[in-house]
Amino acid sequence: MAAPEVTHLPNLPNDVEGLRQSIRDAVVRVVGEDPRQATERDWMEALAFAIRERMVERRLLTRRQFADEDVKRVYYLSMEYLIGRMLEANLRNMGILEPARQAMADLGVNLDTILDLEDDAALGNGGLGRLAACILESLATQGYPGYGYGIRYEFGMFRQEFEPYHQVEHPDNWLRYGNPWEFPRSDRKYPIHFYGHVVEHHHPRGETRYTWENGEEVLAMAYDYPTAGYGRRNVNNLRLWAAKATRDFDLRYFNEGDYIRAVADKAESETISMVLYPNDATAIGKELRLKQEYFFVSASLQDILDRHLALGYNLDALPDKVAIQLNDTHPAIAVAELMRLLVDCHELSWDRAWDLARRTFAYTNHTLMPEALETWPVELMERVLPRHMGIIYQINHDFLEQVRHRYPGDNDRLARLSIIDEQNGRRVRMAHLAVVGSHRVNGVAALHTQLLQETLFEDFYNLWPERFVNVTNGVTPRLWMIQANPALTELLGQRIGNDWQYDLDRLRALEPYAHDADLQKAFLDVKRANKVRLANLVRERTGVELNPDVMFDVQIKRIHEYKRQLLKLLHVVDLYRRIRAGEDVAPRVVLFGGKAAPGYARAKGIIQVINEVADIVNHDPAVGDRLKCVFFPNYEVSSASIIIPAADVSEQISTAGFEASGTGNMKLALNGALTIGTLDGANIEIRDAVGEESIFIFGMTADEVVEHRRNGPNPEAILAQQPNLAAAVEMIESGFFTCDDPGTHGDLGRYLRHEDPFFVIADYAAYTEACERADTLYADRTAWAEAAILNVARMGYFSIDRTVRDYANQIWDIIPEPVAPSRTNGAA
Ligand code: GPK
Repeated sequence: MAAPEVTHLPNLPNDVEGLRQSIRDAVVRVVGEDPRQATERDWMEALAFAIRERMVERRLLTRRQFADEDVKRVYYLSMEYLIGRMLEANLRNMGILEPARQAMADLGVNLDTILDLEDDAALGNGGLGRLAACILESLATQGYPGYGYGIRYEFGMFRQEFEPYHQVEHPDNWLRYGNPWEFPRSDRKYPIHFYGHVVEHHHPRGETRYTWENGEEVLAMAYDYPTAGYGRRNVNNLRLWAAKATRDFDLRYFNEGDYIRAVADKAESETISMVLYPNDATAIGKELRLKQEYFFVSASLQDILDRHLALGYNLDALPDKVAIQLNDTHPAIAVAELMRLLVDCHELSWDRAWDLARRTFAYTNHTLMPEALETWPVELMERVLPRHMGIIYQINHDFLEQVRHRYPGDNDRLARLSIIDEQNGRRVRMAHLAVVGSHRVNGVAALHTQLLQETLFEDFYNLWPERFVNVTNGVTPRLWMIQANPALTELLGQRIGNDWQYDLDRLRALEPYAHDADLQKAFLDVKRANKVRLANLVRERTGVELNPDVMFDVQIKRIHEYKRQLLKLLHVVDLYRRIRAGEDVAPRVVLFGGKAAPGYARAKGIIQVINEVADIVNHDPAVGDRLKCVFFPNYEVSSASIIIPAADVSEQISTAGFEASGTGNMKLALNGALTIGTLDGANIEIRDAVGEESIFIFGMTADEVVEHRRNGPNPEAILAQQPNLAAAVEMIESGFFTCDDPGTHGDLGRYLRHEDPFFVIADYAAYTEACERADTLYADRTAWAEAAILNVARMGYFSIDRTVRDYANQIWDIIPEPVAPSRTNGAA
């Protein structure tokens, strides 16, 4: 038993005076600057340190309580965490935003200026990564014992610039000033192996044993990011791994006297955690990517098992104390790695290990897009992870035995279900490994889960229907309402109190006031103020002037053919042509935002043509305020929180059947934008929640899309019947908007006329008709305000807190463990 003064945790004061003291001390003691000379960045750093020491205190309290209460923990394994800025979120969730604002003011520093200095932590591409960040925040907020594991990329999502029309990628050196939020844990390092070969050890009695020998080794070092819950004392942890060379990296070269080569190799081995692959919903077939996946999975599983054993549990209790969620197939190698650790390192029997692994893992699928499905050539897997390849063969063998037993003689089914795809040059299907190795598989919206069961995983669903569940996505109201939209938060507080911040269903209390004229006016005033805020940012970033009294029509998301930015662009061109022809059209500002994967030529072409059209439209004196088109550069979490509260209309216009869920759709609707959308992903559930009056649904359903494709689409025939659409396509392909690269718009014309893989042409008439319905409603300010207020009031279901409870109850079997104020550390 350690002495009480050793076990005591400090208990730092959270009042203005205490914070001011901590911040001023930190300038000297941590930053190393004279407070008289400290820059704004120095003060930012000092403030961050004052917060982080308070966070880690609560982190340790939380950890003690979890250990005392023998809780079951969930570990979320994700290649991506799209966190954004941390300073304001940490201040708010720690409950010290206002005292800190005052403390900073006392020190002569404006907090808002400081908040704007922080770079986004952009360790993710899009929805999948942002969902992971929302889930961690909610786990802490609801008091669940939940931890994130991922990679500490040296370079996150690239910074997007337009030069002047096409996208240019710049490295995101987000750690250049260091990072006050992370705790480097040099004592927490695990060896990770690659390459080498497997040696079999036959035992006369008992199972054959395997050792993995002569590979290369790199260390995974932990960096901890405490994650505070809102309105609670719980602080959880996000652990990100960075690659470090082992101490005696490459003895061979040293022995040969090639010191320089050995040091260069050290640098090479540390490239594993260097950069996030900037691809969204597209598999990357690179060896380095496989190494990244295995690197963070192996480190995380070693860490999880270490903790489990250190807490005094035995391995048989693993599924009772540990749930592991695989965020898409990126960490699916975990199934084989856990088997290796249990069988080869902890010497469990194969069957016992398999039972434990399956009851521990669950897998979330985020897309049906075939190009996103990860498969690895057997040859590559054999070379990089030889032991895992052997384990996968064994898993597959046992699994196919089961299938054979169930469906004797059905060889086609066997081939379809096999973890090894034998058709395409022998590849490991990571989704199959994930399904076979999990006790639950979930889609991320009702339609998506249904389509998973009917298409991608049909055979698995027939085999194990009980394994499949739906968990519709959600968003955190702390970031996407309280932080992003302080004006609406304030208004809600005045009208219905603040309970909705913890229980978003309580927004429903707003419903009875939807036609209250005072509320409508206040609501429209808030929206207008948010539009002015966005217009200022747009002016600063692009030089374009926006009129805040015009409808703001927003499409913000990754650039993908299936998301159909081209459908919106055709509408812009159509409106522009009609304005020039003297037609009276409803005015609108169209704002796009989003990045294209650097290797996705079609997506980059879409960005370029939007920028070119925007340039012509915005400078045409005949147009004025009736139409503006902006491509907001470098769309990221911090700019999303300015754009979303300012949107009147939310574009969710993917080809039905292709968007797994969407979460931007939820953020926008929650902030009072009305959705123009297809019956795709979570749009369907949003319609069911908000009611037909508050959403503009259009276009083919998922079934109709399948039918349409089967019938052999004929875009030319449709164009022949729709003069406005045909004129828009002609205007583009004629080169009217060509600023840069002649020829590119001709190619786009051919693409629309002859390929149109996502049926932009077929859905165009229905789309513009939906836009006109929106225009009509928008013109009636009272009716619009009522619909928008009802929209907000009915979005409670899409809180990430509901999502996380669904995971906790249907998949993880964990319960909240709110941290109680303790006697020795009892201050609020
Ligand atoms: C899906 F497959 C992928 C991917 O690689 N990245 C990604 O962001 C998205 N997604 C879906 O496209 C969205 O519909 C969904 O809301 C989001 O994941 C979160 O589930």
